[in-house]
Amino acid sequence: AAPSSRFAKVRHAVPMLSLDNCFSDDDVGDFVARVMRFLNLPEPPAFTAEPKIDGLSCSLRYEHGVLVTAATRGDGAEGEDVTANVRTIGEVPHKLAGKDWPDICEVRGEIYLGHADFAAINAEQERLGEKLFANPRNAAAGSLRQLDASITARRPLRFFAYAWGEMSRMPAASQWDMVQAFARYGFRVNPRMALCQSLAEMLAVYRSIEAERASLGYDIDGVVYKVNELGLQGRLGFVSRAPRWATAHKFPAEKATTELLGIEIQVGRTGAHTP
Ligand code: 5U1
Repeated sequence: AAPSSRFAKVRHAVPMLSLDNCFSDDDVGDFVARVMRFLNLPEPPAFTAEPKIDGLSCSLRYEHGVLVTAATRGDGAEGEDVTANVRTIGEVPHKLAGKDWPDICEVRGEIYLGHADFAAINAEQERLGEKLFANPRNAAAGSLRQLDASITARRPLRFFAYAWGEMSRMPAASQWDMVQAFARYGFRVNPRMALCQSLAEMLAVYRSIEAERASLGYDIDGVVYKVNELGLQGRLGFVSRAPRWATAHKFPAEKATTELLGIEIQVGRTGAHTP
């Protein structure tokens, strides 16, 4: 969404990209074939596969190891300054751990709420007679975009790191090693991230993450595949706002059965019946 006027605006030093989507195994095969064709490779390069968290993308800027700005994605070029709110999230380090971080280090990832915390927040909303949140993503967004950061502080928001913006020096040469660097800096990274050497391995990771989906404790809506080597990512570049080196393999919409227990008909003053 375009940034609202309630928060100060932050221009991203490096735009926050979005992802193209794949909806079938064939789409993923086409993606891998496109990458190989573009790079003129006889075999697929290595790809990472990681759960796509259904939360809010956020960019955290560290200068000399200290958190200075946190911004929402906004329209990708400009987001909202949510620094005060993000400072209340326990899983976002105020200072980077270790020693090998670059002086300018923008770490990007997803802010989200777990299922149990979402249920507890909605129970509290109900007790207070407040509007219920439709899903964990809305609750996370509502919790983050509070003008009063003390309200955000009461919501147990979480954060997974998976990408970066401006870096004064690259600490690694692959997606996999960048994420390991973020773990050394004190971030949570997703333990289900995998390194794949073939299309068959990518699809096997997708199936295993899909099978675990209901028991993860947080919402995901697919699996993201990324060309692992940053040198190859650089050669592939972007088309409009999406990189050629990554795609999101979406899960089918979750299905559930509802038992309809009854329909109440209200009869209005004019005799109109409204179910
Ligand atoms: N796990 C993961 N989610 N996700 C979302 N990686 C990832 N990468 C993204 C997005 C939008 O974008 C890349 C282009 C950095």
